[in-house]
Amino acid sequence: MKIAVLGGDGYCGWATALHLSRQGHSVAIVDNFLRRQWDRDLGVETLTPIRTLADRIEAWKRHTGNPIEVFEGDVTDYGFLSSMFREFQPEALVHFAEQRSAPYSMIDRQHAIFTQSNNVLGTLNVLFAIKELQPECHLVKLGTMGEYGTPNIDIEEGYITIEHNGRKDVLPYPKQAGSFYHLSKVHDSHNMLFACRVWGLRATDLNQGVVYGTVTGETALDDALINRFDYDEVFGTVLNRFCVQAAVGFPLTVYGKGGQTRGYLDIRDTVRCVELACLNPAAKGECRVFNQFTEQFSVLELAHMVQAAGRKLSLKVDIQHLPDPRVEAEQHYYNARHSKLADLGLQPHLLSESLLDSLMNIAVRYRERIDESLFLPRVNWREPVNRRQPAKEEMVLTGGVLEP
Ligand code: NAD
Ligand code: USQ
Repeated sequence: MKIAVLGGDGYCGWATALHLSRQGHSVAIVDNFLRRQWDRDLGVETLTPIRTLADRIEAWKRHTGNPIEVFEGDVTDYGFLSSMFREFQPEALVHFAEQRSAPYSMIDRQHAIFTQSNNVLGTLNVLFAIKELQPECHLVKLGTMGEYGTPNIDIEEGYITIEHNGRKDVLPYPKQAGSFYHLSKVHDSHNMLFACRVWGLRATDLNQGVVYGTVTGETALDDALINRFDYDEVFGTVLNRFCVQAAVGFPLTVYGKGGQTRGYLDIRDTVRCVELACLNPAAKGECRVFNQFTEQFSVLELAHMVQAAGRKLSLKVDIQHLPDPRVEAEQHYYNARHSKLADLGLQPHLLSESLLDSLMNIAVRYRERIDESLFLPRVNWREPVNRRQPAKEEMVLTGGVLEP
């Protein structure tokens, strides 16, 4: 298949582009490198030393003989996006190209507005480009489990059957997102559902849980192919952060009580899920939803698992409970269905089997690059400030949280 990977220079996108290329698909990466710019703006770096996209693609071609095309540009620029469609003519389009950090979207008004305009307008452009230029193209769009929030009932895969006043209907599952970022995904989902209904497009909304790990079969081929591993408080996800903290003996930063429960998956399962979605496209007019995660854990369960893995490496790992900088339930019911990808053949990697090899060992290997000043949370949900983040030197530690 001809598959365009929007956001293919990012964490999930890079691993996915290589996996699809290795499976024999013809792959194009579309990216404007904004993510690398955000790192520079925030003064942070991925734990792993990633190469430029040009170097990565050259190394991939050297190892496999497979070329990957690159279209450098902004998905919110319709002229650019439509010229990519005309030239590459994708049969499937995997859309990762969004601002994906909840804390980033909660820094201040500008970051909230940027997040929603970048994400919602980009996806709208994608929908219009498919309708106008490639109506059979299957959109595989990354959503998030965070769209559902933490309701006190079971979470279904996208839709729920509701009986009300004696009548019954299948309706989109209620959304209760926890940040302006997560809300941007809710808005995308509504726009996709509408476009499929009125224009007969075909789309799969992959409501992905929190991804962990960095190594996949493809990125392991060469150091030049190494993927990102973010651990800073804005872009680092919780398990990656805990492993890096454990590697330098920094107490694991559990926010609040630590009962926050989410769905998680290994990056090796992310790439396989996307492939399965591409190989089994949605029907014309269908906007289907897959809950893309393999296991669910509370933050405290993860901390205890990292503590136990640390012991095996002779690392002394302590746990600290910080005041939760987010507004979220710290203890709650959570039971989310996730059977559709398994039905298509997904065979999950389990965290208990990969924590040491795929995470802790990477954190230890790159220990020298760890910047401990990136561990404590500074972005606070209750008090987004109407200006840019102050520099690190301007922050003081108050009650375990760095504040201006
Ligand atoms: P990432 O930030 O590493 O990658 C996103 C890529 O998209 C970057 O390379 C960035 O430069 C590019 N991009 C952003 N806006 C763009 C634009 N307007 N035009 C062109 N390129 C643009 O993020 P990621 O972790 O790889 O996440 C990818 C997708 O998966 C996101 O949509 C995210 O919401 C979703 N997701 C990620 C996770 C996770 O744990 N990482 C979990 C669930 C869902
Ligand atoms: N948390 C801690 N300590 C930390 C960091 C996080 O306790 O040091 C807690 C958070 O408060 C939250 C949970 O861990 O309760 C998950 O936080 P996270 O930063 O790992 O993940 P999140 O903000 O939810 O976002 C990530 C990705 C996002 C994706 C989402 C999937 O950045 O792109 O959409 O995971 S989901 O969580 O299912 O919505």
